[in-house]
Amino acid sequence: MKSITKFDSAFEEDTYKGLNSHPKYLLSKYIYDNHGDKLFQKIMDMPEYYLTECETEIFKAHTSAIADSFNGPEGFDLIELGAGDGKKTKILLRYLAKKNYDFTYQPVDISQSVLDELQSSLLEELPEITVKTQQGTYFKTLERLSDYNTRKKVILVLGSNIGNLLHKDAIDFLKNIKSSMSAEDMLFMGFDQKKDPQKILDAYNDPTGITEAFNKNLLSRINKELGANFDLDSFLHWETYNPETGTAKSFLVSKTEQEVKIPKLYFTAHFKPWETIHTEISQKYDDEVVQWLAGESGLRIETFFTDKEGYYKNYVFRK
Ligand code: AVJ
Repeated sequence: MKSITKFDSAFEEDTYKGLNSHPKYLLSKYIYDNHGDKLFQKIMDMPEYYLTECETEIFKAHTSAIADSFNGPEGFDLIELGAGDGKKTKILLRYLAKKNYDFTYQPVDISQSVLDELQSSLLEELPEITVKTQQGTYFKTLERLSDYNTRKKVILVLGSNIGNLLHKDAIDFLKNIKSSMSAEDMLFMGFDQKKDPQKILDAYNDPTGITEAFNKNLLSRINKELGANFDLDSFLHWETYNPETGTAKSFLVSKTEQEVKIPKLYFTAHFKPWETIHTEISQKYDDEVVQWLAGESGLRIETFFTDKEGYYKNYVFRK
């Protein structure tokens, strides 16, 4: 076997590291190529995936309370990290446009095609809004934006996207956002809450297999981009939820002993029967944990909004 000294991309390096670890893992951020983006859209439309509906309910029930709080003396810039299709945000945007607020909408996403679609849909539905798409990673874009922005910034992170991060990484993420905030700026962020464990398991284990396909897209990507020969049918999607820690975890489990060749990494992965690949965490929260994360990051919770079941909360943070 040829030894690897240099990888052509972070994807190659992370894949190599993850499949050489014990136990094996892959990083969930790599699920989101074009196909992964589409599968996630389907997940958001599934009845079991309550998160989207809850956040939509919050936005509809509290539109004016939320959107009016965004405004500053010289207007504001609304910066959304990981904007996706912007379906939920449009509820607020429609109201902000109607009230004639002086603002720009700046969706940030790693995927240019997601941004292009969002921009053209906004041009059609809300042509009066100034939209400045920002392609790039969250941190680099935030840094750039705080250098150029002088008026109030409102930073949106919806969908409980923070749940993919271990607490330590979530604190780093929040600290990073905080460092780009000034005293008048706001962070508005969604956190999925602890609830009946069965409800959570069902959201990540739908009977139609959409979540399974989403999880297995990691293997498809390795096949497509690194020339590998993963047989998707010989892995099963497995979800666990620990109600004590609030951590939902996704795995792919090898049903048989098998070898998978990954030519671009000059490497063959061996799987024992029932060996696991850990692929994703989806952390669930309660007020105490969010309070603790905020405190560790130097932020404070100003207020929060919730759905009528209390399944999901959007917190407003200040520096
Ligand atoms: C986009 C990270 C919020 O963890 O709930 C959905 C991704 N994974 N179904 C989540 C996901 C499986 C989702 N986030």
